[in-house]
Amino acid sequence: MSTRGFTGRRPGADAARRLPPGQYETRDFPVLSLGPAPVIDLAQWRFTLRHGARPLASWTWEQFQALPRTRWQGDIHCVTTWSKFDTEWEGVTLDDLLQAAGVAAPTPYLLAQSYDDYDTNVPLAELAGGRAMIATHFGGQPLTAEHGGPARLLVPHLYFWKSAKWLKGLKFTARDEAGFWELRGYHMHGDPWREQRFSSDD
Ligand SMILES: Nc1nc2c(c(=O)[nH]1)N[C@H]1C(S)=C(S)[C@@H](COP(=O)(O)O)O[C@H]1N2
Ligand SMILES: [Mo]
Repeated sequence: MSTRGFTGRRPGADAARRLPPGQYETRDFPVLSLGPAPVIDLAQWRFTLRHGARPLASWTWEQFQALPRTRWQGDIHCVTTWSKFDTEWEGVTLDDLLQAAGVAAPTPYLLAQSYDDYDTNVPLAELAGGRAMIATHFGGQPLTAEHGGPARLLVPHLYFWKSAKWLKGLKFTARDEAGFWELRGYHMHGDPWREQRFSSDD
């Protein structure tokens, strides 16, 4: 006797449960960037952790490869209303990065800063505890340039604009500082389950 009817997925109900309000499921992986992918030479690539203007720690690409690696699988949600299920990522969690740097978080706020001058704010609480990583791989392959390679931030439980591509560093800030989209009317926090799209949303 086949048990498929009981164990098989029911995409409609499953998708409905996994989709935050106002989102639809896509199987594609849309590319959303302000401009073309910056050309980044791995020999020149640096990842720097800062407290304000002061560097706390910095890694070359080779040094970054030696950090502990974590895999994560789950759903991502873009504010333009697409969601993608079961995406597979690999990278270095912020917890492992801070530990490797021998640094205790000096403030509760961070600004992710990118090679294309994009930036976005994320509170430490949303990045720590294994909730975010600096991802270098997607679907088992090195991250492509269009999706933010060599390395991007991945904060899957917030709208995807918070997942800064072409990441060059994370800066601890004294206050919660707005980044590129937050300065242009997008929400300071960006929780898809609370539909925090625009600064006027609760
Ligand atoms: N550096 C950088 N990061 C960025 C962006 C960008 O323009 N520059 N776009 C953001 C936006 S608005 C979204 S929705 C996601 C899109 O990521 P994807 O192109 O991999 O789907 O990247 C975010 N990270
Ligand atoms: Mo976006």
